[in-house]
Amino acid sequence: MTIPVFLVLVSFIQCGCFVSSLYHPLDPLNPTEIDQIRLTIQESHLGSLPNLTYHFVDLEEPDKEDVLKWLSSSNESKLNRRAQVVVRAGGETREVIVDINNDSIVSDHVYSGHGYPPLTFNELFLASKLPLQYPEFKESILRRSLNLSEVSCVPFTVGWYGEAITRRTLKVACFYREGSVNVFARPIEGITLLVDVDSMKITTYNDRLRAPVPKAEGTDFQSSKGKPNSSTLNDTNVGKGFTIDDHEVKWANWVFHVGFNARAGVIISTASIFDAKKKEFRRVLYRGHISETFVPYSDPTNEWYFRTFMDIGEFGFGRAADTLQPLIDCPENAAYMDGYMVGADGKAQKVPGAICIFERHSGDVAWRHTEINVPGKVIRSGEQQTTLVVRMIANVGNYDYILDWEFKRSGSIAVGVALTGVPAMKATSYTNTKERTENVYGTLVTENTVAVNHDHFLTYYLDLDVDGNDNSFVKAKLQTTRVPDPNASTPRKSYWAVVGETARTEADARIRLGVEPAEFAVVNPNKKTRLGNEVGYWLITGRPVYSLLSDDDYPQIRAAYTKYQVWVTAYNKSERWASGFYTDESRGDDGLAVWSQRNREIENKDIVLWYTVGFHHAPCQEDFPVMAALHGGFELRPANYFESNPLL
Ligand SMILES: *[C@@H]1O[C@H](CO)[C@@H](O)[C@H](O)[C@H]1NC(C)=O
Ligand SMILES: *[C@@H]1O[C@H](CO)[C@@H](O)[C@H](O)[C@H]1NC(C)=O
Ligand SMILES: *[C@@H]1O[C@H](CO)[C@@H](O)[C@H](O)[C@H]1NC(C)=O
Ligand SMILES: *[C@@H]1O[C@H](CO)[C@@H](O)[C@H](O)[C@H]1NC(C)=O
Ligand SMILES: *[C@@H]1O[C@H](CO)[C@@H](O)[C@H](O)[C@H]1NC(C)=O
Ligand SMILES: *[C@@H]1O[C@H](CO)[C@@H](O)[C@H](O)[C@H]1NC(C)=O
Ligand SMILES: *[C@@H]1O[C@H](CO)[C@@H](O)[C@H](O)[C@H]1NC(C)=O
Ligand SMILES: *[C@@H]1O[C@H](CO)[C@@H](O)[C@H](O)[C@H]1NC(C)=O
Ligand SMILES: [Cu+2]
Repeated sequence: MTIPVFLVLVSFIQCGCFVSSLYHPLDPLNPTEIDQIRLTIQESHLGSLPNLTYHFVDLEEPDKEDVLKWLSSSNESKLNRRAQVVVRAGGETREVIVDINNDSIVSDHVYSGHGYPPLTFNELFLASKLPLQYPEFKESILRRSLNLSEVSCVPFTVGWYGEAITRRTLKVACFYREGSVNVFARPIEGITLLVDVDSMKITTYNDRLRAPVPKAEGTDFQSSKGKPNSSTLNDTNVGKGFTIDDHEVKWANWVFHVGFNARAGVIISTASIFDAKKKEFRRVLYRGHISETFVPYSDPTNEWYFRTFMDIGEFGFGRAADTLQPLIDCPENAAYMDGYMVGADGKAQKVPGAICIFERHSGDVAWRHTEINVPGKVIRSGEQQTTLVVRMIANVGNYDYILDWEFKRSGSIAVGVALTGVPAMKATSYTNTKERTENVYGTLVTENTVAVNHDHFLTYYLDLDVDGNDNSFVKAKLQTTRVPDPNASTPRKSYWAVVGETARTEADARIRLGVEPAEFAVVNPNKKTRLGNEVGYWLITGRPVYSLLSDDDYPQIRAAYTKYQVWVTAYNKSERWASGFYTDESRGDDGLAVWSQRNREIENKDIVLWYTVGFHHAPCQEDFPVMAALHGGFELRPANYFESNPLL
């Protein structure tokens, strides 16, 4: 375990850009700090509260103004470090701010709004074991002639369906392993157990229906190729094409900071690109990370209707971050970073190799051109594309999400999402040969097994600072225009023109893609190129996927922000989590859609762009027993940011 040394400033350039040092004000909490926070809390009045458990501990982000000031000044004294701590004690949720510099509690109060903090791993583990001791469940298993020792249970979050009073609750579903390691492939259908989390007791038991348990044959997903030979995780940066100093990564013309927390996993901060013509680093992205996922299953029946997961707020992508497997998850030339977070007991937990960083030689062309019109010559030129990828993988139950931030020398940042893992399946006696009178809400992927229809919405928080704090969001509508004058000296009747529209308020920037032809950009109206174009970054969008649930459906009320793929909000340090801070059993009264209702002015202001990568997933047989990675994403690409192509 390496503990960062905060003392030495490596290099220093006074340019108002993000410069390099071994201390960065946005550094994630290190294990020493996490343990120190625990001690501070244990020794305070909070220490004697009953059943004190830690649900979330993160750096209390310093004000952006202070961070930027620090990065551009020669004052080496560190900014005050504080932690945001969310604990549960005596049936209450408490929000605590701890000052790490002097080990004191700055503030502490009980949260009284709707929703609960993320469940701890410990709670999920305990809940998964409860059925195995529960007499009625044991009887149900016996009645099905199954062997209890071969049963694995998995707890699911329950959402919210209009209840006036809620308690922290999980629903537990069980699976039959016997002869298979693909636990999710063999559901024991029809049994639902409700667990009260604070008392860790089963409060409702329901054995409603029977369906054959799908067979074990053909469910194994273990690779017959075996594990590739791998060098052990190696921190050496030599020969990798980039350098990592603590959390700061430098590669080609880019410099950025890689952080980690339990909720988002990877966090990219203060990304700047070197402009060779201006001879300075210029700002692009202040902070970017995944903010929420929403995965509603399209099955309204008793055992399935509540499966509408928001894994980031209910559990955490950092918490679900898996140790990366060299030569499978990341290539040979990758460097690895560990992630740290808090356990339910307040102690620091480490995810070794949670992030990998590598140069990608994709074989793609970065640019090329052939000129044949120079007399007597054929001039061919071009360049292979080399990019830098920062990757993490969140393993949430049956699914695995591969999340990439790919930096290009052209100035682009491409965000990639890949879905793999095992689809959620339901046991059934249905066969396709029957009259199609039954709605099975999915696709039969093997005997007695339906993979249920669902969506994946992955929402990104993108605090772009294009060449400075104050930016505007521009919708460049592409309008078909008729040639107006029948006497005009052109036989053409139409062409298209770009009609730029700057969003004035948040309402102007809620976008459902594909409704009208348009391009989107974040520009800095205060900075122009030599030729007078506003410097900017295009948002190159992916497929136009938005939520198809009706607005009054409870899961949709909680994830209202999934009705639009693009939102822009005024920057506010505490507005980072699209589903609101307390996502478990949330009611939709906090979050992106609510903030946007304030309709703040966003023109020439510090703004945040939100983009949702969506997939409607109607499974097919190839998704069984494990699905090949399905890709999506978007790109942020310079638009009049540079005077000319920065690759030359
Ligand atoms: C350096 O920054 C610290 C903390 O922000 C401040 O207290 C101190 O006065 C500054 N020193 C100088 C020389 O500006
Ligand atoms: C503490 O936890 C135990 C076990 O989970 C539970 O039975 C008890 O009610 C809890 N006490 C309080 C005050 O919440
Ligand atoms: C700790 O430091 C903070 C901020 O510097 C200050 O407000 C607070 O009073 C200090 N607390 C103690 C107990 O010294
Ligand atoms: C039940 O499963 C356990 C563990 O796999 C095994 O040891 C045991 O023999 C099984 N019992 C029966 C009755 O098959
Ligand atoms: C892996 O290493 C072993 C022992 O060094 C060697 O026998 C084997 O051929 C290697 N496998 C591959 C796929 O390179
Ligand atoms: C990392 O790799 C280099 C070069 O292959 C080797 O010299 C070094 O010992 C390795 N370091 C560790 C910690 O394995
Ligand atoms: C087109 O040309 C004719 C003849 O020169 C003229 O009478 C007519 O006004 C012109 N139409 C327009 C729309 O300019
Ligand atoms: C910042 O956001 C929080 C949470 O939405 C809100 O309570 C607060 O009023 C906002 N502050 C400003 C200045 O808008
Ligand atoms: Cu899916």
